[in-house]
Parts: sequence; C-alpha cells; structure tokens
Amino acid sequence: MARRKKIYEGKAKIIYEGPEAGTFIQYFKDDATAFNAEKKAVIAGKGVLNNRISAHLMTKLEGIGIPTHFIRSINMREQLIREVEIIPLEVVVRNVAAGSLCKRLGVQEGAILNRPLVEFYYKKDELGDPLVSEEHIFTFGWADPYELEEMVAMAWRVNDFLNGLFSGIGLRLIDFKLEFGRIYGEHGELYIILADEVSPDNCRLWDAKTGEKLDKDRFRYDLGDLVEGYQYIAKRLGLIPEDGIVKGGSVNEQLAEKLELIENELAAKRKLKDVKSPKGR
Ligand code: ADP
Ligand code: AIR
Ligand code: ASP
Repeated sequence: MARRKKIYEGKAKIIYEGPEAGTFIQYFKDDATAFNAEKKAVIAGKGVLNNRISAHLMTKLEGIGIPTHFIRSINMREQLIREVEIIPLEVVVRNVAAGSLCKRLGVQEGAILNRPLVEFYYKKDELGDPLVSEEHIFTFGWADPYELEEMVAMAWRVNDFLNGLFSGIGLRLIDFKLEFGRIYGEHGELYIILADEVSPDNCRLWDAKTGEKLDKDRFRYDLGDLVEGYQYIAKRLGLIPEDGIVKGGSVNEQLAEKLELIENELAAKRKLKDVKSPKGR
C-alpha cells in the first residue's frame, strides 16, 4: 500500500488523508498526556479502547440525530471520518463539579450543579486552552452566533443522551468535552457536526456505587491503572468481553480486530450525505 499522507499529529491521535476527498483517517495512539502535555506516558491498549468507545458513542449519537464526523471503523486503531474545518473551541458540559471548575472557583468536588453548565475554552495549546466567554468567541470570530447556538444545542442533547446511557449501566457522567467542525453541502450550505472523539479521555465517568473514577483522571492524578478503568467502561457498554482485551500491558490483537465488524455493519446501513471537503479537495 502506498504511504499515506499524514495531515496532522496531535497528542493522542494522528490524522491521515482518507481514501476519498472530504475524508480523513483518524488513528488512535497509545500516548497519554495531561496538563498541557507536561505529563506524558505511553499506555498499551488506550488507543484501541478509545477508538472502540468513541466509534460506539458516535454511532449512538448519530442514531438520535446528532450529525457526527464518524463514518466507520477501519481496524482496531483507525476510523474513517469526514474531514471538517475544526472550530477552535472546546465545549465542556458539566453535571457535577470536578477538575478545573473546582480549582478555579473553589467548589467542592462532587457537588451536583443546579443545572448543567456549558463552558467554552479556546483551543490553543500554547495558551493552555483558556476559558473564554461568548463575547470572546464573537469578537475574535472563532464562531458566529448561529454556529455557537448549534453547538450548544447539540451539547445539551449529547449530555441528556449520554447521561441516560451511562446511568443505565451504573456510571455517572460528571462532565465531558466536545469539539465541532464545519462542513459544506452541495450548494455551499454550512453544517456543524460533532468531531474529534467521545471517550474516557474527554469524559469524566465515576462508578455510581463506589464513586471510583474510571476516566483519564486516573492518569492525571495517579489514581490507578488507566486501561483498567477504560476496559471497565467498555465492558459496561458491552463492547468487549468480560475478561477484557488488554492484559498485562498487551493487547489481544485478534480479538480487538474482530470488534470493529459490529460497527461497520451499523455504518453500512447509514447513507452518507453528499458533502464536499472544507477545502474542496
Ligand atoms: P491535540 O491536537 O489536542 O493534540 P489529538 O491528538 O486528539 O489532539 O489530535 C486530533 C486533532 O484532530 C485535534 O486537533 C482535533 O481537533 C482534530 N480533528 C478531530 N476530528 C477532526 C476532523 N473530522 N477533521 C479535521 N480535524 C479533526
Ligand atoms: N477535557 C478538557 N480538555 C481536554 C479534555 N479532555 C475534558 C476533561 C473533562 C472535561 O473536559 O477530560 O472531562 C473538563 O475538564 P477540566 O480539566 O476543565 O475540568
Ligand atoms: N490532553 C490534554 C493535555 O495534554 C488535556 C488533558 O486531558 O488533561 O493537556
């Protein structure tokens, strides 16, 4: 096979050129970073689990009418996605106080918020992704009012849906981060769709009974084995067998490869809208 063109390498994923115009391949690495990449590690199995979990959650979200970039899984580490023009914002939704909210405002971790809180962060590694307001977003043109309204409406729907999904399997959705992108239709019309990933790398998930933290905070704050937490989530979601796919730092590759077929069957049933790539490739 010809060498694929690498479009971008980030902290957790690599984006390659896709097989058709307007598509990319998203490769999930085993790299973990925290605190703006001050803390780094390579954790065997993380990429496989995030690829699997994100493919599943994106498919479920499509099922309730949220447009996403996910097209189909390719293998245990890669998925075919639609190329978007990323909006440089991180949309965070919080149900329960944790993380930077507690640090910034002195709120007790675990406090249930009166209503879900939506926050925006400017996606800029050099600045440590600072918290910004709507005013900043419009002043600097990162998104316009229509786009922001679309993103917030989708974020609320994602929150409602994921809260139900996770509470049904004994997990509490504390908070999460979404990224959105622009695509343009046949007649140049704009669509805002959900991009990036939805996985324990960007959702806080606590066990409903024990309160155990199962997400990336395990790595951020040395709370326990990261893969153990991610595998537990994947098992609860019914995505991997009870005895797991990663043991003692090695992935059961044969088993992991087979897992993708399920998602591909689902994807085959979905009809893709005819969309152009942002740059008209
Ligand atoms: P980071 O850039 O923060 O280190 P990642 O390692 O996750 O993050 O890299 C993935 C990059 O690809 C992110 O910057 C993300 O915004 C971008 N991205 C995600 N989905 C798409 C998409 N569908 N089209 C174009 N870019 C995307
Ligand atoms: N997040 C924010 N930036 C990167 C990520 N992954 C996610 C965290 C957490 C939520 O957004 O994983 O689920 C809020 O993060 P914080 O650090 O602002 O409390
Ligand atoms: N991945 C980001 C970083 O490296 C943020 C995080 O998840 O903590 O800083």
